[in-house]
Amino acid sequence: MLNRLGGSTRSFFSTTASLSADYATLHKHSITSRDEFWNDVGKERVQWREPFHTVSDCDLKVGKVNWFLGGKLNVSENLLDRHLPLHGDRAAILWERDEPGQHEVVTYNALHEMTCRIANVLKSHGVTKGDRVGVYLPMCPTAAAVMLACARIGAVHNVVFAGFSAEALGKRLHQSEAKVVFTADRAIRGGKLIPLKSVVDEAVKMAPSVQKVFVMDRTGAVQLTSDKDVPLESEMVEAKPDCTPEILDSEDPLFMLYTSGSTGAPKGLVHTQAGYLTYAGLTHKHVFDYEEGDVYGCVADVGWITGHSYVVYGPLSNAATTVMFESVPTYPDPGRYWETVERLGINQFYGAPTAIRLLMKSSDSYVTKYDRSSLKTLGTVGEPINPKAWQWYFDVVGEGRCPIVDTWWQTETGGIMITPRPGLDPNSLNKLKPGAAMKPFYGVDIALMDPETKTKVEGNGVAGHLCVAQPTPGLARTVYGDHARYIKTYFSDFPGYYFSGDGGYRDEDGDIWLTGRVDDVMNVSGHRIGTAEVEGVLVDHVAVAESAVVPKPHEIKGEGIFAYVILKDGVDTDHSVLRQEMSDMVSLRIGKFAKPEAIVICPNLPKTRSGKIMRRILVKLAAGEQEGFGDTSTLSDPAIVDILLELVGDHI
Ligand code: 6R9
Repeated sequence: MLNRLGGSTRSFFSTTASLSADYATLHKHSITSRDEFWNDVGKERVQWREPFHTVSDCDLKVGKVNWFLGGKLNVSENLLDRHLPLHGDRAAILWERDEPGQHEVVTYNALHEMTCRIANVLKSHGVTKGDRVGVYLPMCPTAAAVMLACARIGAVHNVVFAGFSAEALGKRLHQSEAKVVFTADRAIRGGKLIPLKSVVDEAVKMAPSVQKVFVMDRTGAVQLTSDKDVPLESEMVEAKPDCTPEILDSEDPLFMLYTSGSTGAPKGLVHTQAGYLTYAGLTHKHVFDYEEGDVYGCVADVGWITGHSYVVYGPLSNAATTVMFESVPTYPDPGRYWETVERLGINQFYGAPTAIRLLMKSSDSYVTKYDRSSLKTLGTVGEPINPKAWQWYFDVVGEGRCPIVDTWWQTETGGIMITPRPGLDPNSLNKLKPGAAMKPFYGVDIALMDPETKTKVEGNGVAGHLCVAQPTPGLARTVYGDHARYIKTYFSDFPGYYFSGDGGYRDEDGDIWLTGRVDDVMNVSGHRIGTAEVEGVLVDHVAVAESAVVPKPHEIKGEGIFAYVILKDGVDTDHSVLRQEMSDMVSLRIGKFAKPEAIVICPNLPKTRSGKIMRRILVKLAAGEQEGFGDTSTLSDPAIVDILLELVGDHI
């Protein structure tokens, strides 16, 4: 085994606060002695009911990923019960409510009790191991307790971001065959009330599997409208405050979470118990340099994977105090995050580039008037961060003294895969590179692949399709109900490798930069949206014959959605009316966040003679480019480019 600091991986993780000194050695060890490394980490981090007998059984050639076989555990026990003897009175959650200046403290004891009561409510309504539980809730401790209550009884939660429309929610509930759903009367964000229960009422009509709807009271407007509806709080009062945890296998499913891909409907990725827990906890500790007693603030919503791994599972596995942020960065003004940092004493702040870009447009005084001396690490996730935003975050927010961890990962990987932190000597801030995610985490073997030859691109100063050459414990195990799609999407392009869908560049120093998606997935304010998903909605409009959707650079959102549509023959409705209808359809069918920035009605699309749309031309046009469209000679009608240039001009 390893290492200079003495002994095994195990003692390394338990005794050293910083992993920087020995990154190269430990990283190498984690790759060359994979099972030994994860054996040590798994034993160290998880409280097992029964130890695992086999560290891994994986074969990326066939998409087989299994970790810690034979092990038995309960994840909620690991996140809660395990901490009660020493930290029962510690704040588990600081709930930063939407109402400015107010937060609530939920201790580990209190979260344990909430979780057990909800678990008992679930049981009393017949929910058992393996059942799927839909969650459509605001950011609040109840949402975390519902997730943990599912973990306690072995039910599989499926959180759907409470910004998705009724139709999008309905589809997800139906596809996952949810037995019950949790929601609230309304959410409140930025002072605005957002109906949730009425959305669920609509959604449930599409999902006959749903037997009960548990309704939490967030804004005092609970209305029980159907015999499926159950008032959550009163049931919790009646329920017993403790609940014996269900003992589960390492590879039993823990949760599923939908995410968009380049084709077809969103995929429900399934994560399992022990591997996910291990990976989320380990990365949380070492990427953010979390130390005992720190207040950790990730402002993501639990509707996305970041909220799962770095609001709930990772921090709680380390007995951290985790912040749940219900509001928006600009409410009541652009100082909201930093006022929260001061009041809660946040040590690690993890947010999205889109919010940083938005906030840097306002006066720096919104930042500087608050005391940020508690901050030690700043993080970003979800999309590339442009160097200008990075520098502002570093200089103004972090006063030039906090490392920024630009973390690359995905719903599929369960936890952070590439980040400056493991390789970064805390004292050498000057080694950070604005815009680079930099180093693979322990156990992560990054390969850049040539899409033509399907071989690995070796050396430095090279680019390729970003793949992972070894399985990690946090990797999703399947797509719910469609294992073939899982294999096809992630393991068939480059046999023997997991393919991320992103492009990467390894610079002369061997540091990794992300270069954006290489498939048809857009990234709007950090939200993944497939072009095919939006196209699918647009062509359902009665007047539309065909559509093509592409991303367009956007100053704040990173990417905006730019749509081209061809109308059916004979349609003579006013174009602005049609555009409005199409845009409303996208809001209704997917969610407001997927609304196109522009919809260009055009006579045709640039197609090759074989009928394939040349998307690169549409992308360039949407970006406002006037020339440099490359070889257009293979187009069946090259004149279309000039026509589109004219039409697009009106929309940008
Ligand atoms: C965690 C999360 C994943 C996609 C991913 C990539 C993009 C995420 C990034 C980043 C550049 C980063 N992405 N982090 N791109 N730099 N630090 O966001 O999961 O919602 O599944 O999105 O987001 O394109 O493939 P998810």
